[in-house]
Parts: sequence; structure tokens; C-alpha cells
Amino acid sequence: MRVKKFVGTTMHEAIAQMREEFGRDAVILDTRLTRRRGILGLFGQKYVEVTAALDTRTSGRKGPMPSPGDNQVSSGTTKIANGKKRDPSLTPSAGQESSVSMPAQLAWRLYQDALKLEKVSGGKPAGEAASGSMMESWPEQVKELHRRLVDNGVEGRLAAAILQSVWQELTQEPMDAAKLLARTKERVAAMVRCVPPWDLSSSTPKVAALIGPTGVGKTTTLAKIAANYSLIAGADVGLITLDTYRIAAAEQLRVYSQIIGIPLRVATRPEEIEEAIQSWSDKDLILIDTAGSSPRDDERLEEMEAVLASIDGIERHLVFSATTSYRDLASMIRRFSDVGFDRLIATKLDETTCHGSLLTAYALARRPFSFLTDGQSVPECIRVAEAEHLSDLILGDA
Ligand SMILES: Nc1nc2c(ncn2[C@@H]2O[C@H](COP(=O)(O)OP(=O)(O)O)[C@@H](O)[C@H]2O)c(=O)[nH]1
Ligand SMILES: [Mg+2]
Repeated sequence: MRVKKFVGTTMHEAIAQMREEFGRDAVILDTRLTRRRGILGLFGQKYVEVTAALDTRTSGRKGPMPSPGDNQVSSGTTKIANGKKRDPSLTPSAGQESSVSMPAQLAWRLYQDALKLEKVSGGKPAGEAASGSMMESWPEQVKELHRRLVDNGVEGRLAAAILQSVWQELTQEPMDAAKLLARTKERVAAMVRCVPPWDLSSSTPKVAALIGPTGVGKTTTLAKIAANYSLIAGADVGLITLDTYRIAAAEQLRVYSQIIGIPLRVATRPEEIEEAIQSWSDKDLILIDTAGSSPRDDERLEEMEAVLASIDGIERHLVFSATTSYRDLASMIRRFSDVGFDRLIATKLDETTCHGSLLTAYALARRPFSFLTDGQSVPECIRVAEAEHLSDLILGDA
């Protein structure tokens, strides 16, 4: 293992040096913005330090910078940004989502039925009782898998609906625990929709905003996305922050924008966002950070709703932590549904081993996942959401 610090005036420069020396197998361990001492320690020039590691046992490649057509990042767990010039036929636009298969629809319908029953009878126990009577006919292995899903944080009635849909198909066959698990995984993967990375080949910029409660990791995730698209995919990225309530919050993003070497605009009024977007019509990607607001903070949400509604074609990603309880997820998603959102981003996957909340959040929001994050490091700890991987996480197998 070789570890080395690479220094540049921008992150582009530092990463270029890293690629030159370590090739494409390098893993970034740390990135930071520092100042060289100037007069009296002041006014020193800012520079970026990238600490990278290379596993010398497995890496034989000592290559040049990735070629323009070969710009997919693969560092650590990251596999996020795709090249700008991809074959459009291979890259469905974010709006096109794969359709939900019939068995998956059955699972969703069973779940909706349990919820409906709960509504007409005025409480959760009826839905639970319905699930309970369904479960009585199950063999022990199916019950055991239900317990596993619930232990992993999948809401009980949802877990029951999934297993009932799988069990219905398997009743004619001899019970086989491995087959049951494999089918359940397939079912869950078919139930959650994910969108592929953005196709940035359009002539107009893709504009995306990250919304969600305070502290879930919006700003960090925005920096990860920006760094991957800018530094590895070579996209022209601009950042806007609406987080003007806390000076420190805009400052946090400013530091990231300096490290990455991309521009940041701070917008306090809706017109300023529009101006920024208009002046950046030649950019590939414009990312907007928003003020974190607690789900109960109505006034701020209304303000944000007005601001985001003023921007045409903006894609809103609701960011939530994988550690959130069912009750908090439900109230958060209800609240942010008023603002409106198109995608889900789950963060802090590293902070829990129970990833059932991802399925619960999807069930409540019914919006596709775009990205998942699993650590504090920028730009590594992020990946594009993929249904099979989500399913493994939800079943506790990843
Ligand atoms: N463990 C872990 N921490 C994270 C992750 N994403 C963000 N954080 C941390 O969560 C805290 C809040 O992040 P921040 O981006 O400021 O949240 P915001 O208020 O939603 O913008 C920071 O300490 C981040 O480093 C993640 O995926 N895993
Ligand atoms: Mg923030």
C-alpha cells in the first residue's frame, strides 16, 4: 500500500497529479483545503491537499489521466458519475423509470389493502390483524423471513405483503429456504425503483435541488455529487445555495466549491436563483443546496416551496437518513410532499445495520432513489442507487 499527498491550487490539479502517479486504481483517503503561510500567517495562498492510497498488490496499472470517453469514477465505494457523451439509448433520462413488474405490483397492492383496512376501521391494529391472519397460514421459514425483514426495519405490514406475494407463488413447490430468500430479494428489487445517473448530454443544464431536514447530509451529499461529476466525469458544474439562515452553512459549501474548483452563488431571493441559472445556461449541471428545515418548520418550507416552484424543470431530491424511525419518516415525507420532490437520496447507511427504512421510505414516498451515501468522506462515500443493491441492504445481506 502506498499513501501519498498530492497538492494543487485546485482539486482538478491535485487529482491530475494523483492519476499521473497512481493511475486509475488510486483511492482518495482525504481531501482538504489549506493555506500556505503568508505574511504573519495571513493572506497565504490556498491550496488543495488530496491524500490517496494505492494498493500495490493488486494494481499493476500506472496510467495516464482517464481518457475523455472513459470517465467513470471508481474510487472506494464510489461509482457515480457517468460520462457526458454516453450513448443515449443506454442512458434513459431520469424521467423514464423502469416499470414495476406484475408480482411487485401484487406486493404493493397487498400492502395498500392492509393500509386501506386500517383507514376504514380507524386504526393500525386492523391492518396488523389482517397481516396477522395472512401470516397464520405461512410455514415457519416464511415467518422467520418476516421477522428478519422487520428486524431490519421494514414496516411489519409491508414485510407481510411482500412475503405473502412471494409465498403465493411458492405454495405449489416444496419449501426451500434458499429459494424463498432469492425470490424475496428479487421481489424487493422489483418493488423499488432507481434512476440511472444523469445524462448530461442535453444542451440545457440539468438543475437539481437537495431538500430535507437539517443534519441529514444535504450539503455533504451535494459536494460529493458535484466533485464526482466535475472532477471525474468532466462536467461543468455550478453550485447555488439557498441556505442563508445560517452563515456557517453557506461557508461549508463555499469551502467545498473551492476545493473542487467550481463556482458557488449564494441566493437569498428567488430572482437570484433564476439569474444564476440563466447566467449558467452553458453549464452541464447546476446543484442547489437548501436550508435544512425541521418538518415542523412550516414557514420555511412554504418559503422554499415558493422558491423552488419558481424554477422550471428543477429536479428535487429529498434527502433522508437511513437511521430515521418509521414514525419520523412518515411525518417528514408527509411534510415534504407539500413542497414536492421527485427523487430520494438515503444517507448515513454506514450508521446503521438495519436498512429496512429504505424500503419503508420508498413505500411512503413512492419516488425513485437516485443516490445512496455511506460515510462522511467527500467525494468517495456515495454511489448511484441500484435496485439489487438496495434489496441486499434491505434484507441485511450487503
Ligand atoms: N456517517 C455519515 N455521516 C454523514 C453522511 N453524510 C453526511 N454526514 C455527516 O452529517 C453531518 C451533517 O451533514 P450536512 O451535510 O451538514 O447536513 P445538512 O444539514 O443536511 O446539510 C456532517 O457531520 C456530515 O459529515 C453519511 O453518509 N454518513
Ligand atoms: Mg446544509
